[in-house]
Amino acid sequence: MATAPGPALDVGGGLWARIKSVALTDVAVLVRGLDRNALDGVERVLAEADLGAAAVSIARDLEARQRRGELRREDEVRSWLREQLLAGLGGGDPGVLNLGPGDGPGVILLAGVNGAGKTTVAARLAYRLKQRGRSVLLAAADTYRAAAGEQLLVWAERLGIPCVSGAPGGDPAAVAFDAIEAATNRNMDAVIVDTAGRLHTQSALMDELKKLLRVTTRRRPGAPHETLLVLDGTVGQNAMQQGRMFGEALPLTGLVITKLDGTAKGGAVLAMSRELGVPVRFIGIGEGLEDLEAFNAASFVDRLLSD
Ligand SMILES: Nc1nc2c(ncn2[C@@H]2O[C@H](COP(=O)(O)OP(=O)(O)OP(=O)(O)O)[C@@H](O)[C@H]2O)c(=O)[nH]1
Ligand SMILES: [Mg+2]
Repeated sequence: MATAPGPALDVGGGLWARIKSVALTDVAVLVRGLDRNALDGVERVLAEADLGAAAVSIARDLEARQRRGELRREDEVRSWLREQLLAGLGGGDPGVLNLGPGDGPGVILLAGVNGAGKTTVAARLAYRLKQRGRSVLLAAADTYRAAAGEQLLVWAERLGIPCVSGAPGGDPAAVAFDAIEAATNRNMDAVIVDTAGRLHTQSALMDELKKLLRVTTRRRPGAPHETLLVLDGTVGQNAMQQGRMFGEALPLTGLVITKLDGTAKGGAVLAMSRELGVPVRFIGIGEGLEDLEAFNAASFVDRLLSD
């Protein structure tokens, strides 16, 4: 498969260099322990990288360990920090979508507020599965916005894959039901369900998603096999609130964080995953079909900490 390299993700690296410059300038410092100034500096650098609440907890933990005489050398601090950052990201196989036991189509449900990138992520995941030899059907369960179904249809045509949609204003749960039915009859591997990002009220949206979930599970027990929350990586704390709200309504299996191209705020990825307790699975780094990367926690943290 020919994959054109997407634009490099700027995760806002150089975190280690910045920490060193505020806290570890003096070689003796590690032996004595970091003073208040240095620790505040570490916390500030982590906060500036958009780590949110994690900045405070990491800095506190560092202080405690220093006081106990642990982490005496610079490389010890660095590898400890790497572990701390990795721990918040959760495990999992980057880029591998769970399609269930194979006795029917795997169902992937996408949710997120309007404009987060659900429809383009649906198309890009479909493309990804197709590239790997899987048959995919798209389900346009965003019946609220008239143009939404059309947008997904355009992608489906471009990708040469079938798309099930409903009447504008119709029942999104019925679209999901029909799509699973169609994919089952055709012996297909996967159904990707695109959903609405906005209804007349937020609670109406959550109710609609819960109903869609119930109907999906009724039609295919065990489904959805993946429930991915799509978050716009540029909106910071807002994304966190959205995440909590969707997380209460849906059993999330992963996050897809979009629009990380052109931001140097890699720490936001960490903060979201950590606070929501849901692993990041994919990151969007552009608008093209290829611009959805499997999220690799280790290489991400290494880039973040690079000098
Ligand atoms: N630069 C950039 N743009 C992106 C990325 N992902 C999505 N977009 C753009 O964001 C805009 C919104 O994407 P959609 O996929 O339509 O978002 P949505 O969540 O389906 O929105 P609604 O249907 O309104 O709920 C589009 O212009 C996308 O091309 C990304 O990773 N980087
Ligand atoms: Mg959409």
